[in-house]
Amino acid sequence: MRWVPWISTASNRKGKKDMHRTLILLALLIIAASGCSKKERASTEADTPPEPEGQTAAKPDGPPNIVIFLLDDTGYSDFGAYGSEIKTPNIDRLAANGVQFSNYHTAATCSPTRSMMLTGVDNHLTGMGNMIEIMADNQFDQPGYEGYMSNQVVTVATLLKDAGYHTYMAGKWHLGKAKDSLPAARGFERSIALMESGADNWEQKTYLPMYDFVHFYEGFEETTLPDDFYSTDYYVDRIKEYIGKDRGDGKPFFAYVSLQAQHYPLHAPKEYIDKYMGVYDVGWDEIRAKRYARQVEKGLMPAGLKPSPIAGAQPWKSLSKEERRVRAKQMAVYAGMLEAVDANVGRFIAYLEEIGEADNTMILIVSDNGADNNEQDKAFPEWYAKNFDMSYEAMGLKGSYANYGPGWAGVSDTPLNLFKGSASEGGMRVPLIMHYPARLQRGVTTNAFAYVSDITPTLLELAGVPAHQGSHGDRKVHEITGKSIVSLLQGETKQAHEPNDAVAYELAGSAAVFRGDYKLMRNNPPFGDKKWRLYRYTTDPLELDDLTKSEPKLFAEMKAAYKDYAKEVSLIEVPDDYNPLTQLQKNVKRNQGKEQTKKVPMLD
Ligand SMILES: [Ca+2]
Repeated sequence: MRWVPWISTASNRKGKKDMHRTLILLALLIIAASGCSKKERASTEADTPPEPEGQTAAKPDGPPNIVIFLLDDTGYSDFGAYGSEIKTPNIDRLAANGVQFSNYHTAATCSPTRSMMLTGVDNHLTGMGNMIEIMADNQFDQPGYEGYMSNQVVTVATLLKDAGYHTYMAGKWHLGKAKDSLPAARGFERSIALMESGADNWEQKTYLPMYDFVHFYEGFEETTLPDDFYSTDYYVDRIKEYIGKDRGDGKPFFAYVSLQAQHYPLHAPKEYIDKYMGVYDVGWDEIRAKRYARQVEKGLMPAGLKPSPIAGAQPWKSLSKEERRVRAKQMAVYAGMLEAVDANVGRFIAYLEEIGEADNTMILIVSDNGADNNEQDKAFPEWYAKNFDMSYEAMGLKGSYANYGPGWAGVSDTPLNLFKGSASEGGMRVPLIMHYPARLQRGVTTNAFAYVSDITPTLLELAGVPAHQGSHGDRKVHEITGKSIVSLLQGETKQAHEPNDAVAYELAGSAAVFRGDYKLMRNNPPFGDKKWRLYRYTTDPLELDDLTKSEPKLFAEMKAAYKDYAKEVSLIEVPDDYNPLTQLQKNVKRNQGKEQTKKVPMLD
C-alpha cells in the first residue's frame, strides 16, 4: 500500500457533514481491515519529498490531534534525514515538511526521559532521580527517588484528557506497574503497555536474565500477547484500533506510540533484514564516515570534525572474517528493524489520510536516548544460549537474540562520542522531528537547543490547554520545568532558550549543563572520571577541546548554575566512591526476597 503526500489546507475540524463522511469511512475501514493481512505494510519506496517551504500552511480551527512516536535507543544519525543509509522515506518526508532538530537533547536513559517527556518536569521531581537498580544508598526512599513516576507530577495525557482529548498509549511504559502507576491511572483512556525496560519483539518473553517474565497491561488488567505479535506492527495496529473506536464523537486525540524498536533484542521481519544483507560488509568505520559526510551536506553537523575512534570498538579491518560476517548481519537486522518502523509510520499516516485527520494531526518522531553499546549476550552467554537461538541463520527472527555492540552503536550515534547512559552527546543528543504543516514551519532544520522537558509545555500550548500552576484538582504537583518552544516551531524566534538560560541534567552522577553554545559536563564510571569539563559543544560536538582552563569565568558560572539546579530539584548527589556497577550488585542483594510491587526494575 502506498500513501500519497498530503496537502495541508485550512479545514474545520469536524462539521456535521464531515462527521457523516467520517462515519461512512469508518464503516468502510472496518470492513476493509477485516480483510487486511496482519503483515500489511506501507511501501518504503522513497518518493521525493516536496520542496521544503519555510512557512506554515493555513491554520485549521480547533485543537490538533497529537501523535508521539517514541523510538527506543535510536541514535542521532539513524534516520535518512540525519545522514543514514537506512531507508526511512516516511520519516524523512515528515522532516522535509516539518521542523527537524539538529540540537535536541534528552536524558541518557529510558525512564528518566519518559517521565520528563510526559510531564515537562525534571526527573529529580518525577520520581526518577536515579534508576532503582543503581540507586545509591543515600538516595533510597528520598522524595524524587521513588524509582517510578510519582504522584507529585501530572502527565500531559491527564491534562489533555481533562481538556476533552481522547488519550491512547501503546508500547513500552517503564514508569511503574503498581495499579496507581499504570498508563490507565496516569491519563490514558485506552492503553496496552509493556511494564519492563524491554522485551522480545516476536513473543511475550523476557530479554534479560534478571526478569523471569514480561508483563503487559490493557488498561488496568494484565493481558497476554497474540501469537502473530511483532512489536512495531502490533502497537501501531492497537493505536489505530483505539482511534477507530472513538471516531466520530468530535474529540481530538493524543496517541503515545512507545515502540520497543530499536531496543535489544534486534528483531525484524525477514524481508527487511534481507534488504540490508551485504550493506554493512564494509564495516563501521566506513559507514560512520559516510553518515558524517551526509550530515555535513545537510547542515546538521559542522564540517571538518575529526571523530575519535569509536569507544570500545576495534577497527573493522582487525576483525576476523567470521566476526565481520556476524557483525555485518547484526547491523542488517538493526537497519531492517528501523525500516519496519518507518513503514509503520507510513501505514499510520495512510490511516490518518483515510479518516481525514492527516491535516490536523501533529506528529513527533523522537528517540528516548542515544544508542546502546552494551552486549548482554557477552555478559551472560550461558543464559542466552539456553534461552535463544544464537545462530547466525536465526539472527533477527523469532526465537533469536541479538545486540550490536559498541562498533555499530558508534555508527548510530555518528559522529558523537559515547553512548546511552553517558552525559556526552552520544548519550543525550538524539533526533527530533515535529511535523504539523498547518501551524508549524515546513522544511526547516533548526540548530536551536531544545530539551525533553520542553515537549509537554509545547504540546499543551498547541492544544490550547493552559499549563497547570502546581496543582491538579486538590493534588499539589510539581510545576513544569520545561519551556514551550512553539515560537521557535512557528518561526517567530530562532532560539527557544535564551543564550543565558542554563538547562541542567543529572543521572547517577553523570551530569551536564547547557548554556548558549557551551556545555559543562562530567561522566561517572564506566564512561568517565567524574571531572567537570567545559566545551563549546555547538562547534565541538565531539567534546574534544576542554575549555576549563581557558574559560575559567564561564566554567565557574556554569558550575554555579548546576549548583542552583541541584538545589531547586532537591538533587541528592551520589557519594564520591559511587560506582553504578558495584551499586547494582549491592542492590540486587538488598532486594533479594523483597516483593517488588511498586519498584519495577528500571535497569536500562
Ligand atoms: Ca531507551
